Amino acid sequence: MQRFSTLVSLFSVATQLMAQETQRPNIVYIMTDDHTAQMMSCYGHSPVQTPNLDRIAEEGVIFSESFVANSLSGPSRACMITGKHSHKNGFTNNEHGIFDGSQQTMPKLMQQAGYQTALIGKWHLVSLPTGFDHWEILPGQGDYYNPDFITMDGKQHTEHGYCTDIVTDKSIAWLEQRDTSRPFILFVHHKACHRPWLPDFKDFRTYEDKTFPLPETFWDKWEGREAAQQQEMSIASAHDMDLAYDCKIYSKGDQSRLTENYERMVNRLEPADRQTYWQFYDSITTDFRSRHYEGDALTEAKFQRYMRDYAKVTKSLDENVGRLMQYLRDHGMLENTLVVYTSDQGFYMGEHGWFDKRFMYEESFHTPLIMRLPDGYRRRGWVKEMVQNIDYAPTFLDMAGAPIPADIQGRSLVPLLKGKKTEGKWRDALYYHFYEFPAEHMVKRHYGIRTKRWKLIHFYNDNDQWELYDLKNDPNELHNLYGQPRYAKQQARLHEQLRQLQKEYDDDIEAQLQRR
Ligand code: SGN
Ligand code: CA
Repeated sequence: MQRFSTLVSLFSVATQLMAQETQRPNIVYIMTDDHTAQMMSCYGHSPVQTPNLDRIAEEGVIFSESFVANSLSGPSRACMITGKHSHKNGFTNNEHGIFDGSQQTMPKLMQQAGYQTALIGKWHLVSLPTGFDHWEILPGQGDYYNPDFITMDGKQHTEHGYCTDIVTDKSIAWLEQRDTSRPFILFVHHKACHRPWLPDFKDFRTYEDKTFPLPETFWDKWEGREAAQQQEMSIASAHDMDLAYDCKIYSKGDQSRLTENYERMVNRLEPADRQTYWQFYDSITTDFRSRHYEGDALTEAKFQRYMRDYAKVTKSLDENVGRLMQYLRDHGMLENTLVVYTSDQGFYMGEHGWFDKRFMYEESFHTPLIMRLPDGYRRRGWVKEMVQNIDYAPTFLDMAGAPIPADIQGRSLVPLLKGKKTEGKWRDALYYHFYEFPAEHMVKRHYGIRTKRWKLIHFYNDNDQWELYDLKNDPNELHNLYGQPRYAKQQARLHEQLRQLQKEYDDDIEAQLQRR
């Protein structure tokens, strides 16, 4: 009899634990590379439709004020997995960084909390991943066609197919074989839609007949903004936006700065596919050249080519997200899974005449963020509180019921997602710091503060320029108000708020600059 009651109590402990496990939500974190909100229909004003992403937003939440801490791939990823700004996690730029994988990271803490952790796709932190039960990553930036993967044994192999499909296939394959008795966090990190926007074959023709509207600021001349004048990310410039690599206007034998890279990427295709590729883009090239574009007309034509290929790449992304969501739906997992869709930063789709990112201006500082929430999280629709990618780590830990270490700098979004009132309790300012200079695209080092209405930026290093914007009256950030007497009070207030933020986050850059 006693044996029986011991068995019964053991059984009840086990069922309690299991019940707890089924309560702790799974997390599917989908992060793309360079996918920007201007190209997602749920954000409005998108020239293309993204029905699968829209569905996530419709069934869940969509953040209007979502930002990164450093608008560049590696640094952004490091902020995301540590919950800390770049100066704290040590990975400040893509060119000279190696992520110190021995430090505390959110995947490691999730593991300790009993979660299975897996990562598939772009990693871009140079050192190999730590804190994952399973990982399979693209080396460096990865490739669109027949991409290589590095597996946990440190070996590299080539897969056949289109990268966005393969990353999705591998993610689903991992879900299929996971331990279903424990919750998981799966990081699905796409290469799409990073430069040079090589589309899946089935999408070659899509959008080719579409004319994309020029953004309002397309012909911006960057008056009053010195750093903006000196960047190298302009669509008009033959050096910055390469006709072959970026626009696919290329015939065999052409030589430009990036033709070699372009050929290398296309040459990854098997001979028959390679032929199909060149056939298609040769016809685009012939047509383009027959029009003899020059000056502004050439700039506009380059913009159209850029937009079309970027849009094609996002179409496949949207479809693959749909496929992963269908898997979760078919397996009854949606009720207990947080699905996050975001990007490592935003991107310029011709705004200010640019492509690429880096600047603290809205298009690249902003990053898309939509979520489908597990049962028990009541919030729906637009979330207008200001959030940042350092908030993801504490959010996931909070959801997992794990303690949030005091040195994590982000804030858990759980109160927002539970629909709690946050008025007066949420942050009123965000901090940003970009370091990669001198480097490709030549965006100066800068840091700054953004409140709901104002933005103050300091460009430093080989220059010393302040910029001040009133986002309410000048959402396109065309009028630098810094130093204008009318805004003196506001300017002083922002300087003080910035100092406080730097103190809070322990970034002593101003002190360093003053010592010089
Ligand atoms: C590559 C690209 C750049 C891009 C960086 C960083 N050049 O160097 O245009 O800004 O990546 O992008 S390319 O000729 O190699 O395509 S990031 O998203 O990985 O940070
Ligand atoms: Ca990126």
